[in-house]
Formats: sequence, C-alpha cells, structure tokens
Amino acid sequence: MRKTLLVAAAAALPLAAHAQETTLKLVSAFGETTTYVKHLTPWIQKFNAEGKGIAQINFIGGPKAIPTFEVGTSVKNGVVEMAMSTGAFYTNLMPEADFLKLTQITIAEQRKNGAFDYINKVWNQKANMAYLARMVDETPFHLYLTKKIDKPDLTGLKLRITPVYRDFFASMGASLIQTPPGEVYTALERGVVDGYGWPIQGIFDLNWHEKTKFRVDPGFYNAEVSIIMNLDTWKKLSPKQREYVQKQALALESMNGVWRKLNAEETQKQAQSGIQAIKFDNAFRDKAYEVAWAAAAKQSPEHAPQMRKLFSR
Ligand code: 173
Repeated sequence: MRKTLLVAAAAALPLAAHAQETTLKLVSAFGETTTYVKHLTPWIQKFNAEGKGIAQINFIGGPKAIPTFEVGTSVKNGVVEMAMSTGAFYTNLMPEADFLKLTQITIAEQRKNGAFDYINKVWNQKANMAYLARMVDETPFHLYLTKKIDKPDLTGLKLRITPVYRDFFASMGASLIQTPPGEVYTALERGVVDGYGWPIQGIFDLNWHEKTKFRVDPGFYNAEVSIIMNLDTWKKLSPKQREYVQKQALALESMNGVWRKLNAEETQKQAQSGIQAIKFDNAFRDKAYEVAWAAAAKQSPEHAPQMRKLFSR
C-alpha cells in the first residue's frame, strides 16, 4: 500500500512539471542554409533560453522534413505546431494566403490599423491557423533573367514562378512553371527556365547568381515570410504561454529593420557579380498591383476588397 502511494506520487511529479512547459515543433518552408533560417535561428535560441518552464521550440528542419508546398497543410492539421512560411506556399488552403504580398504598410502599421486582426480572422476560419509574426517586410520582389529584354513583354520566355508572380508574369505573355525554391537552380542549369521571380534578397543563398544575367527594376509587392501556428495548439496554450509567444513574436518583428540594410547590400552584391539591371518605369510596378488585386477580387470577393483597404497606403 505504502509502496504504491510512493510510486504514484513520484510518477505524478514530472507530469505536473511537464504540464507547465510545452514544446512546439517548427518547420521552415525555406531551406536550412537560407538567410531566412539564419535570421530565425538566433530568435529560436532566445525563445528557448527565456522560455524555460513555459515554452520551447523544436526546429525540425526545412523542406527535407516537410516539402515546401505541404507546410501549410501540416500546420492546419497539427502535424507540426508552427512554421516559417510565405502565404504563396499555402494557397491550396485559401487564396487569401497570397494577398499578404500586397501589403504596402509595415507589420507594425498593420497591427495598428486592424489589418493584423483581419488577417488572423481569415487565417483562423479558413486555415485553422494563428498568424503570429511577420519576419520579412519592406522587401520587393524582382524578375531575374538569363536573357535580355528591352520592353515589358515576356512573350516566348519560360519563367519559374510561385503564386506570387503568376498573374503579373502571365499578363506580360510569359509561359510559367511553378517550382519550390529548392528546384530553381536545376531548372536554370538545365535551361528549363529563362528566369524566375524572387525578392531582392536571397539569390546567392542557393547559387542562382551563377546563372542570372539580368534583374528587372523596379521591384514590386512586398515579400512576406511569417510565423504561423496551428489554431488548436494556440487555444490550448495557457494564458502565460500565449503571452510569452506574443512577446517573442513582437521581438521577432522588431528585428525587421535589418532587411533594408541587407537589401541595399544585396543590390550591390548583385552588381558586383555582374548582374545588370534592366530599368522600366514605375508603370511596371503599378501594373503588378493592378493585376494582382484584380485576381484577388475574383478569388476572394469576400475578403479582397477589405484587405485592399487595410493593406494599401
Ligand atoms: O518562392 C518564391 O519565389 C516566393 O513565393 C517567395 C515568397 C516570399 C519570400 C521569398 C520567396
């Protein structure tokens, strides 16, 4: 009798201690050698150091753990609790995921004007996700080419895309092939594509600069990479854990100033590696927004008009 009680008491102790700390698996939709993962890693370390007894993040890896375009579904279903991804990788769950590229105001401003809450409402309802933090901001996308063009006409060019660029590049006559970032180098090397869309930052991460000859300016949209969480996981967190996660989410966003500096450095680095800028006027950028919002309105008549108001300058 006495022995049974002791065993029961001993077994209950670690359980009680465990209940206070939760471990959250996090997957990255971008490769482990990319700047995005390098940006996130010290944040995870800080999260875990300060979160002892509250919450820990277990980084399970990049697309080798879960393929890029399956990350959203894995978060929705709770196969992983958290992910670093861009919305373009989970448009299979909802078209609105890709609208975050159209924000013309920073995440700090989105938190003030109601955009952040609106995003969360849609993410909760349609994707069973909490939208926690945006960690890339103020970073335009560009069209990169292996061949020269002298006007915004992409007829006869085959370009690597994700949903980010689809409607804009199609509107200029390009033929399109969608690939995850991990397949861009091979596509360039084999001559399967004549170019690709990507933000101003990152083409050196996977050696695409070796195959890239031109960058088209101006850039367009605003590259979005964010931290998302399974909504059931979010709801099960204790108030203390939720508060902790939110505090760290804000800390991650407060690091976004670094992108301006990195982007300026990358523009220089591209020039140094021989990539030439092809310059078009600002009508090119205006058209990018026009085409994307028109597509958005068709895909989501319910949310696109509201999001357009909340996201625009
Ligand atoms: O893969 C992509 O080109 C893409 O959609 C994207 C989105 C945000 C950041 C980097 C890439």
